[in-house]
Amino acid sequence: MNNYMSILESSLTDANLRKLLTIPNQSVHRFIADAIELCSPMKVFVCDDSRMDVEYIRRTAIARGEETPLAIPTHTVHFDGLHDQARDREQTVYLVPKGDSLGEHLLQMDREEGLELARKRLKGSMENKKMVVRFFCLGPRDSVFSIPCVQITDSFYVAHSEDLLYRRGYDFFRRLTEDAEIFWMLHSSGKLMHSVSIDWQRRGVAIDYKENTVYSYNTQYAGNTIGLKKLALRLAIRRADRERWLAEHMFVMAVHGPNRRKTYISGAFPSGSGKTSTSMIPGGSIVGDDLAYIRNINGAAKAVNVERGIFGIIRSVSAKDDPVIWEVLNSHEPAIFSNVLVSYEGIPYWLNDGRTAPNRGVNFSGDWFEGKKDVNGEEIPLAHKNARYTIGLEGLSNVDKTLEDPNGVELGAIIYGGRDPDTCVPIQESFDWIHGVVTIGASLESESTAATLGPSGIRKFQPFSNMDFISIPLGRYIQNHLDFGEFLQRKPRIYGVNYFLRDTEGDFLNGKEDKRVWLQWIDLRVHNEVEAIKTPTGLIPRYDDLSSLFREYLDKEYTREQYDQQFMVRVPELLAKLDRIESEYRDCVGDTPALLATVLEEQRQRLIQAKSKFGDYISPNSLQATVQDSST
Ligand code: SPV
Ligand code: MN
Repeated sequence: MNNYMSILESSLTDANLRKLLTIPNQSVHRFIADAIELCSPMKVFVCDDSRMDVEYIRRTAIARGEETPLAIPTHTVHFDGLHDQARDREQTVYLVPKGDSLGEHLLQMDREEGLELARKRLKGSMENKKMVVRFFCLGPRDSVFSIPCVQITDSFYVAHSEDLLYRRGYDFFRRLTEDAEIFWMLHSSGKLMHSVSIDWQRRGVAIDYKENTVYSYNTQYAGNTIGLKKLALRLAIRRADRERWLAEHMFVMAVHGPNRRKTYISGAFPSGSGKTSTSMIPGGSIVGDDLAYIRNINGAAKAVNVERGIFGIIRSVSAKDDPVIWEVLNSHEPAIFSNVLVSYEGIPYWLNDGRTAPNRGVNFSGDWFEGKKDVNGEEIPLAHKNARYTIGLEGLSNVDKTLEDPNGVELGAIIYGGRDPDTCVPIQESFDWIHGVVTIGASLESESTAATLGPSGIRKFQPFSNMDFISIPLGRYIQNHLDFGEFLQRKPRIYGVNYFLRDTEGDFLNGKEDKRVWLQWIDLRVHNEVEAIKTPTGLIPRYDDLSSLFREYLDKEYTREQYDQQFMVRVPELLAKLDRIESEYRDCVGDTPALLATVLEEQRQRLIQAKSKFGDYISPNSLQATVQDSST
């Protein structure tokens, strides 16, 4: 495309052209001109992050019916259609240049074919619509972590959501050098009816990692369309691979320990498995709830939040369990609710919110009344299970002061957790970095949830809770984690948590609030203030330590029976899990680090030995030896 300036001059008004050309980078001009040529928008709006432009986006989202105002004037609701309520994993593909392969676990197609398909779908997609162009910065601005990102979309809801979720980047782009590496996002909702994408059967996300560009079409659900979230994460994982840092599906938060000290922790949980609630634990402070970049800076693992807001699952958010979120959602801080029920008074309701919901209103199915059925005769719930809220972090009373620190925070610990009904104990520490990477991160499994399309409750391989977003061969991703630790002088400790352990009746063995105790225990471990019990799979807390933490932080009596049941080593289940994990990696032809098999085999031998001595189900009391310190 040689005549990109003439495309821009003929498509943009003087004011928009001036805003665009204030950014000197010509690759930005070319990308926008190419998108205009492809999508043929009726008009183009360039957002310069001024109050006026940002407000224009919000108002246009409302004027076009993509959002509807609620009773609180700074709140709106957005609906995605019946068929567009979650990330579409099956239609999210990597475009792979000839001769390249991403291994057996990732969905990929030939780059040329994929580009042709994406461009065909996007061709003329904005003919009667306005194109919005926005500039953002992933991570704090002007920091080693910063990644500039351009978003083009025809959805004012997407542009508005990103305003709450990401750091504005227009001024940052004005200072960019010509050779800066930029992530490029092009999205169109496609054909709309009542502001909902109707061409969902032709929806898709195509990731062209060769050009750092992601195309998203015929969808509106944020996980498929908000380019800066999971679409950019996939590009960031590739860049991190080249530059030897980590891009992770992790929260970052601080546990507040004795004497007002803070221990920063990052944690990876598959979507819908307690990640946001862990990052918001009472008494702690939050840096971010979903995405982290982690770099080795002077020998320490330093982490930043990629975002500045939360796109959180609203189901089960209640005044009792989530007081901080509840307070913000009932305040005048800006918020977008999606796929909730809205009463005729403009009040949003959602599943399990602790209130009595009205028996009619408007939800993702249109006008809704109790007992309404879908075409298959299934009852439509009042709100979708994956209904969400979008807010900025600055309105939260527990936001950590380091949110915008360009140097990030030093991690004392990294935790991984999944929905595991019957295998792992509620919390354990790995013996060392390698053991943690292999037996906790790389071995994570979790039952599926409503955050992705398809059935829920099915146990899935979920290494590092990042499986949906990994964009390099899995074995290489694991090797990067092993290497990252090797070069750290101060390694974070690695923990596995499981909030979803059940008894034989199917009841959860822990209360929702118990996770606070696990985090406080981590703080004590990181500072070498409590000992631990060595089991075949890791280091677990001693009963006395937990019982005093339960008393101190939750004012709860924690019985020995509870401890024995929760921390029992379930040898048959653990051995079966090892078999499943090994078979996943056996299929990864050639690229799995050899160390992985060794470390898993050592774990198996420890389990077999313990079984011969103590039997299938081992009480923690049988395992006498305690250790003060392990990793570092
Ligand atoms: C998740 O599903 O992990 C989310 C929401 O954080 S999204 O990825 O945007 O769908
Ligand atoms: Mn997520």
